[in-house]
Amino acid sequence: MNARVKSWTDAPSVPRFVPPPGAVDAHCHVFGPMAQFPFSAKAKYLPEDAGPEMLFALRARLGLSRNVIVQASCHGTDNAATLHAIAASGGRARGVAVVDPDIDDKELDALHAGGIRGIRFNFLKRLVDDAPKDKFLAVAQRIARLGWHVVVYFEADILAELRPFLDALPVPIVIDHMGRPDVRQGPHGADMTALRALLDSRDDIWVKVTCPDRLDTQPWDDFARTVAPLVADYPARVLWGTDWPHPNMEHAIPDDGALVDMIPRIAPTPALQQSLLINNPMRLYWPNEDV
Ligand code: 0GY
Repeated sequence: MNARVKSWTDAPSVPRFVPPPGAVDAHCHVFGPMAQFPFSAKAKYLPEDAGPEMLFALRARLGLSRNVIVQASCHGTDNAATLHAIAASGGRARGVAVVDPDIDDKELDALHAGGIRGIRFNFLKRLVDDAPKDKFLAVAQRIARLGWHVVVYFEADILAELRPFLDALPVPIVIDHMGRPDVRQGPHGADMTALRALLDSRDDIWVKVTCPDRLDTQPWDDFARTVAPLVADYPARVLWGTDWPHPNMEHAIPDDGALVDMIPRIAPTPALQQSLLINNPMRLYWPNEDV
């Protein structure tokens, strides 16, 4: 593969919005460090190192308290870098793994001991070679005993095709970046209508109201007008995160401080902010802990 790429800024602004104490960044990643945790041979991008010290320094700069580290596709099904970052967090990080669907129960137990609380199914063709739904369903059955959920990453144009698969999942579902709707359609457009129909079909589906940088252009007004009604209507089922180190965003690297400053535009009241940033992620990732 070509040269390693960098997709984040070293100088994010300090946000004007001050998150409430205990706020969780519920979607972020680590890359490497490569010398210790090599990337997958199947990786579709080869990033520069973005390890736990950098992630935790960013967390402090942004006024956040905890991280949920999602295994990035460049690390394939080897979760060592994610587990290493969780172990370095002193209990302030939990994780979502990507596993070989044939993983055995002992390995699942080891991931749980290492702070993993869910597995991710990625349906983006530009990121993964295959997404075997039958095998995904089988492994989803096997994580139920651990109290885990699945995180699903897909684009809006395949939601209808995915519905039977999603409907069959026997554990809670978290949807990455709202399933990438076209936010220019607005809050009542076809993409948000389909997403809301999914949310209304059962009460254990959660959605990450993340990534204005991926879904909109500055100043992110379409994102704000489309997403704020979703947060208002499903306040107990939304999660927020930075998406740092913003894989594949090297063409339009977002300012992490500006991402934090989007929070009051989609969750304008202290009560909504408390749900989005604290109560909801704590229920999923630290259910037995106080803030
Ligand atoms: C994200 C989005 C992307 C990448 C990955 O695992 C990944 O490589 O998730 C993307 O390129 O859209 O959530 O980080």
